[in-house]
Amino acid sequence: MIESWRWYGDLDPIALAEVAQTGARGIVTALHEIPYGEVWGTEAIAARKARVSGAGFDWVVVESLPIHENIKTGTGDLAPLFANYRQSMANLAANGITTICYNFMPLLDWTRTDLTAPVAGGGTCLRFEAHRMAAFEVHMLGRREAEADYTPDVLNRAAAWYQQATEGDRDALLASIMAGLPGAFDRYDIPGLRRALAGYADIDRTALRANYKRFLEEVIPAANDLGMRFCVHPDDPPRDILGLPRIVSDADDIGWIMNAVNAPANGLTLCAGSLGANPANDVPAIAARFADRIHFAHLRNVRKDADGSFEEAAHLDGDTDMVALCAVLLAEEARRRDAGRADHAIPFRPDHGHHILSDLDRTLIPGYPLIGRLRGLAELRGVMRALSHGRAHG
Ligand code: CS2
Ligand code: MN
Repeated sequence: MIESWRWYGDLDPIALAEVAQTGARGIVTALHEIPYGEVWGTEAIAARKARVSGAGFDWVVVESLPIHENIKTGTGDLAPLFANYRQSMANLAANGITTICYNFMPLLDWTRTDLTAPVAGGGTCLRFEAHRMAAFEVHMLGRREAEADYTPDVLNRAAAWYQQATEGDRDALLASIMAGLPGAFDRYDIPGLRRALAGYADIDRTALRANYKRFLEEVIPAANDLGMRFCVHPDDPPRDILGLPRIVSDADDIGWIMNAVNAPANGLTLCAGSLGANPANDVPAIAARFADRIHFAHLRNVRKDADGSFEEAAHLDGDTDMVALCAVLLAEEARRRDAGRADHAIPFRPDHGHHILSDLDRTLIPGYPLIGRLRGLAELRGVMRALSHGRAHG
């Protein structure tokens, strides 16, 4: 397993010299400054790579090479967008960067309603609170139809929250919901989000799947020719949100994607935290089922409540059996090694982490602190070392 670390380039308050002290040797990064749909030029890629290598790391995964919203909605002439996407792929491959993580979530990326929920013992974590999401949808956006997605109890608490919320509370909720979008681009405000949602009015699950299949047919053959691996990141949370269909949420979805273009280059980012937010998802079992298509892993844990709320737990706590999951990944890696594959090592990163200790005194990207992720990495490193030792000596 290649210990890696997400770094946002110039947007990241954490310096590579700090990351070096975590012991990670892989960097996961993207050219977040380039607007969606434009080509990633060879020089910009080479410059980022030189910075990463200059600090002693390998750039092991691109996360993400974003997909333009028009590709997801199937709007307009898509040929130039597909051509640009393939050009970015070729430019990355020319620089020796061949693993690409991406997601196919309409409009939003990961979604939380609280970026600073308290953790027992001190520090904060990211939390998704069902009644706050309901308050956002029903009362702030005015999506009455969303009432069908919540229990009466959650709706009552949503109404109570909305009644006592100040403008500052409502702004903070909107900012939290937008926080998952990577890069420095503008987030949606309420009218902007309403307009963006209207663009999806005709896109149901079937239409979104058709557009996704078309994307895969456009890029996976090129990935294959370039010796690249694509790995889709699951939806976070793994369910429809704001009435938008989500199609990368469970084992059936992943099975459909893997078969839509059945090729090793069409693979999966096993994100334990995203998949783990749905009680029906058995994450180690999903990993075992799709093991040969896992090109990248995000390891983090979640603790769920009965009403659909959840929060990010410490990496070995929470509802997912992280030791069992690491065992699945290590077994797959061993299988690849035994098959003589030079590229057998699977990169992973501690996906998010708690904001703790001196990180509380600096402004960091929500979910991407230094110390909380270091803690997660160190715990995972210990689990993997122990499991590999057992494998070698057992
Ligand atoms: C994160 C995502 O929610 C998560 O688990 O890892 O923000 C992820 O980085 C992107 O969706 C990848 O495209
Ligand atoms: Mn993830």
